[in-house]
Amino acid sequence: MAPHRITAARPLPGGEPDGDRWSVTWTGAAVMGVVNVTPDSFSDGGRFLEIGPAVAHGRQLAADGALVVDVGGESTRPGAQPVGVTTEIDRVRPVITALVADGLLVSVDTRWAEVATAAIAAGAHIVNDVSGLADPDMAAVCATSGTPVVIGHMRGTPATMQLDPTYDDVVAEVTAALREGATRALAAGVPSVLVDPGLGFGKTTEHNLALLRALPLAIEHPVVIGASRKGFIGRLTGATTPAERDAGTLAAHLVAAERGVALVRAHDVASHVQALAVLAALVD
Ligand code: PMM
Repeated sequence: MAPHRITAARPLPGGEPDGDRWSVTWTGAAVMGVVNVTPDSFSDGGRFLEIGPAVAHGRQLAADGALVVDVGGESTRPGAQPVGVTTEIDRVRPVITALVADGLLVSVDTRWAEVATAAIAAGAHIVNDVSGLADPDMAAVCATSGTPVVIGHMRGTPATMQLDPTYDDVVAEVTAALREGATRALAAGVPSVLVDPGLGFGKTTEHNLALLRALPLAIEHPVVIGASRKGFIGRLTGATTPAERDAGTLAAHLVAAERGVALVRAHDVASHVQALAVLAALVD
């Protein structure tokens, strides 16, 4: 399998100089571990709202083998309202500062350029934007700071996205939107782009399954997949609470990994790392 690469204009932990830039390279699927510094995320809301537990959790995810620790301060669960950038910054900044000081590769999960700016100033290495550059300033913030960006696909906003999402051809429409976002980011000067079809962000169970079945997407950038503990895993399995959905999550992520995705975004990092090691031993 061809290696995956993230490139930044600043040093990246675990990376190497790459011309006048800096790159992290890996083969197979790596894990992006989730730290939600929120009271209300559907999967782990309230568990890591205090700085101490959030930092300890991020350290544990890295010790469990996550390549990237993803820190978010705004729930994007269906129906969620924005919390405001000041609150979001207050939540993520100290956690990012501490994890970066530990030498970890850290992404900030935000839809807002102002939050991204503060997070990058605190040392965040990657911006994970589930809205796919909906904030008109986001591409410029990533470009001027030399920060790679994950461009997610979302239909609508978290408040509205699950109100009867419809597509003529979900795979074609999502792929086209991701290509358009990647082109826009690179044209603005962002050093590298990853793309994420955005499972559950304005998609029914059937849409999510169609996107997973369509992997690998016809797009040249590294792909991120986030099925972790989402509602469609519950609908497929009957696992009512998010914490019961890790085995189903792993099944979806292993299929995605076998089809060449670069990162799987997961809550249960240790199980993913173990399963991906076995997968790596079984496939070329
Ligand atoms: N899902 C959530 C949040 N951030 N980021 C990416 N790149 N992909 C996702 O699928 C994604 C994300 C929502 O899940 P959470 O509330 O458990 O963090």
